[in-house]
Amino acid sequence: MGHLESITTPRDLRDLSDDQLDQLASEIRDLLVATCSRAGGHLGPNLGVVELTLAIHRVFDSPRDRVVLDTGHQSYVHKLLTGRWAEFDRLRQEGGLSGYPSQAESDHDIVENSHASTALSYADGLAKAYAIRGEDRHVVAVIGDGALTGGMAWEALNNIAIARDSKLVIVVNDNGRSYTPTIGGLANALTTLRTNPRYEQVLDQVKRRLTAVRGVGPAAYDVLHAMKKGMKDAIAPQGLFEDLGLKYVGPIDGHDRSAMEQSLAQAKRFGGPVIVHAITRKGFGYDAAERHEADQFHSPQPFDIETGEENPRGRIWTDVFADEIVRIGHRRQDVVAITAAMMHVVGLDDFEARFPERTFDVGIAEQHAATSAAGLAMGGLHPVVAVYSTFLNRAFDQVLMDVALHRCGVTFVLDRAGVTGDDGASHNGMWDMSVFQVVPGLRIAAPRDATRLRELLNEAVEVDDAPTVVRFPKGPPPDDIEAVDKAGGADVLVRTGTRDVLIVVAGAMAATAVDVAGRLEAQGIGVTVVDPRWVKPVDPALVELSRSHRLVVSVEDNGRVGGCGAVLLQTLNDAGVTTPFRLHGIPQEFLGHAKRAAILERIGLTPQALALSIVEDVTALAEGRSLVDAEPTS
Ligand SMILES: Cc1ncc(C[n+]2csc(CCOP(=O)(O)OP(=O)(O)O)c2C)c(N)n1
Repeated sequence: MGHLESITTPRDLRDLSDDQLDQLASEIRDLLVATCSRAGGHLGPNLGVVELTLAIHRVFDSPRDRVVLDTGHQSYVHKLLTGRWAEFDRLRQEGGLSGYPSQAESDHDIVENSHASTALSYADGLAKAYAIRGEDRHVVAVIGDGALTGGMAWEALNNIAIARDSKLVIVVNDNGRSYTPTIGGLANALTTLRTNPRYEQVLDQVKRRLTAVRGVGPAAYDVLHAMKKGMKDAIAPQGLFEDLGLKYVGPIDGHDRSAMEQSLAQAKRFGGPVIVHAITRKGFGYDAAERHEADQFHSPQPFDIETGEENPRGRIWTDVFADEIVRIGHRRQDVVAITAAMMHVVGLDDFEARFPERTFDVGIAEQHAATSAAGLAMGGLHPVVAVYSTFLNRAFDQVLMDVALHRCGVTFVLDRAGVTGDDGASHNGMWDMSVFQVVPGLRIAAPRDATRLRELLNEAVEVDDAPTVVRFPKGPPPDDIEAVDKAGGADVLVRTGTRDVLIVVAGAMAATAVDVAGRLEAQGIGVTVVDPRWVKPVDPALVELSRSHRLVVSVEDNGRVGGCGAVLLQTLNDAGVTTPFRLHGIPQEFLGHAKRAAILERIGLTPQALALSIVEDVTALAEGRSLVDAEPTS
């Protein structure tokens, strides 16, 4: 039996010796590697925080003391130490552990939002609440150097610096990387702190001198090293954090557990806000991850443990975008690209390699990305901002006021739109077609296949007086679906029999709609399937088509509230079109993690479920009844 099995609460860690703790760390690493090799997941970040997390749980008393992990992707070790090791083999699987902290799983988890740079604000609030309520509890926030590039983190630091009564310890987990190396002035400043040459020189000199003296060997050096560490770890304002007046401990080797424990204990005793600066290596302890050039196994596919080779993932939507944006870049010198710390995962790495001077990684700063893009557009360029759909939510006001109000030609490319599944509620891209629906002048394109993605991206970058959004899902695109006709700007994908049912389908749900049409046709129901391509603004041709059918059905992989169907329904109402209308989309819920296909099945967005619902509606109408009552989903 290993040591992990004996850890049911973090308190159990206190009974382990140094040796046992070292063994535990290596057991944890083995389990992390084995589990992620089967199911994928955030391996690199977790390998980097093993000692750091052990130290936190030995010095603090979770859940009485609260541990807030920024982004939460590095929470696996925390899960293993808080009584969840037995369920760890079902990580990121339906019914199994979530890939992020989860309140439903454990009292030790408090923040489960995976959007970065929020931990310090949560922690600020928690620590203030405990101070006001007179509760003697500490709050520990762990934030990476990547997440520290987000504006919210600095808004929080500005407040924390004057919250003298807050028992708040901020652990900066500095591995120098987001996915790829973190860049910018902040990253440079952290490097300065990390590599304080004066300190290193002194340490080197001491080491040389001591090892030269007979009888005084490495043991004495270690003692001096520890003394030196103690000196250096004196709590004092320092460098980057000095101007804010924040107390600082570090830099500390984040893989030296006992040094981490000493520093955390010191910070805890201080009784006010303190920054503990830990230097770690992403992927630490697993060679294949440490050597992984692109992102040190930030979030690999399942892989072979021996070779570190990831399972091939096939061609995905991102690859289609990646190729096309390079083509556009060659043709259009004015096109520039922006990523928010996700260069290769959104497919901009090739563009960057060819046009480095026209590519900007702004850090985890989607709000800044949007307004900076507005500036670039005002300066005569056409920016393409590529982010995951869910992350643009936080830049709503920037898109609305800074980009759209100023009629800036900026193209937002939203990858991972719709249900993404494995990463749970906060990663689903189910909000964009509602959130950006309300922005005057903004146009939204939802390509149904790879060819349409290429076409629509090219059309989008031609729009120079308004923002455009091009959104597509996770995974591989379906085979191309050719149009059989046009209706206004929309593509007619299917037209069979009489005009019984009009299906208006947004983007990647087109293949499903075509399948549904086949099923309806088999039952003698005439169907027209249209793909508007541009789902905002509503194409007037859809109004006329709706008028001439007996039932209108809208299908989208976006929240039902305020999405394409809702806006079409409103437009029809405004136009006095009274054709019965059925709206299919994602219920307005926070969807738990599961495979995308399983979620689509559960929420009724499969060909079978949709066809069944439509047949029931058509039957009801034929019998002179109104539409069948559906379970209200929003
Ligand atoms: C608002 C937002 N944008 C983008 C992401 C995607 N993302 C997840 S982890 C990560 C890098 C985080 O780097 P860091 O905070 O240094 O943690 P590390 O993985 O290096 O431990 C990014 C960009 C996110 N989670 N939230």
